[in-house]
Amino acid sequence: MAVVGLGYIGLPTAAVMASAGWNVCGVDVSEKVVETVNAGGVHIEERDLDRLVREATESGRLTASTEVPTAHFYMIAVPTPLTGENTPDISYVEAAARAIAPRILPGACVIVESTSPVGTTERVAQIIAEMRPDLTVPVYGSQQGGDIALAYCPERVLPGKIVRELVQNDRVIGGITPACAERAVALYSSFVEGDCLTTNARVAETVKLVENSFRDVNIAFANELSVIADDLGVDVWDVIALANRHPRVNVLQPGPGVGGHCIAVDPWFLVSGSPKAARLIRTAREVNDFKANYTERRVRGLLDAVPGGKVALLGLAFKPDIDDFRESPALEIALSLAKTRGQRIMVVEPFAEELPQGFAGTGAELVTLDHALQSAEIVVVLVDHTAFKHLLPADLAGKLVFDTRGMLKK
Ligand code: SAJ
Repeated sequence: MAVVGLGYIGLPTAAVMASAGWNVCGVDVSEKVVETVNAGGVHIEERDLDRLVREATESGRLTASTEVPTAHFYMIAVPTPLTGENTPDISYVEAAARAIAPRILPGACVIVESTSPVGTTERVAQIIAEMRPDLTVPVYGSQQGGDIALAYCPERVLPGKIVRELVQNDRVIGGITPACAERAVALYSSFVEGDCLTTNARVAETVKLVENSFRDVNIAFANELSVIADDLGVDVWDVIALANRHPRVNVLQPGPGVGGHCIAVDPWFLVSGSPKAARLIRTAREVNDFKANYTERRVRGLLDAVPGGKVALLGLAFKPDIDDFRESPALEIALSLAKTRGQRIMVVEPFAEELPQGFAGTGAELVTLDHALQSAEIVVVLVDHTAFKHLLPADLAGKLVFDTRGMLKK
């Protein structure tokens, strides 16, 4: 079993499969990552991952290499970033396919897990077919088998709960042909407790994009409501809590914008695949991005209202109780404020030992919650970390408070 890409998805998946009894070789272009994993360590923070990787390497079932080995199953879990024009860049998936092609033997199965634009699994099949004319590679839409199998099986795990969800979630497995899907099920059913649901590769690729777009659109609705509520002078948290008492209404929670590597990115894959039709999905992205600018503008307004006063920004992570600052609106807002009002900015982030590099020279400082409460005239909740939830009204007495997460209402 070979897992190409030892990142947030590849490494936990490799370790979970090793603990289920597979001999797994994790492949990564980074020698540092390979060395770390071979030494039983992890280069990413995720609950239970350090223990799982240590046990898997100690048992000898998990090794890492910069070279793709010959294997029965290949799993591709590499990044699929956005280009500057919000179109998907699948060059890492293509590079993985090119690295697998020379090593693959008849009977093997290649599974793409990376979030991908529709048609990517067919592109992987095409690359292997071009590089290996000696193999019969199955073709999408055909019922005929081939020497190898190709399938798409998107990851669906929630950062912070990856190890548990890898095992418990249902999986959607889309084959280039029905036989390819069945071959991939043989792998997933060995370590997944959820159901393995089969379909074709294009449907499975679309399903992944739909899941994250669904969430983005629903969060956009909540974020738009929060701006409307400000205009109307009503409390958005009261509105949502009461509306959600209707049996068929479930409004999500507004925040300072949407972050992370998935929800703020994947909807663009659908938009770029169908630019004219994907109007609501595009607008949701715009609404969620706008919410970060709006939040920053409101904080600037508070700073103007208290000349010389200090603001405590609570949280930098992209969501609560996680040390992941990637694509975080809280970080983006804090950085932008620090660049112009650095001397007046205090950041409280229990998951950071120091402020990220961009803050250097701005004058902004990382402080404890207690220190911030003693010295700040303005308090802005950007992330509802559990560590902030014991804040009492008395702690905030006399301060201007802007709670972008509704934490103080819950
Ligand atoms: N957020 C809100 N309001 C809410 C819920 C979330 O503002 O009511 C914000 C969060 O603060 C965060 C962002 O949305 O900034 C995304 O957080 P999230 O917890 O909704 O999702 P992710 O990005 O951590 O993980 C998502 C999950 N997808 C869905 O829930 C449909 C996960 O299952 C996917 O595997 C993951 O994307 C992925 O890798 O694609």
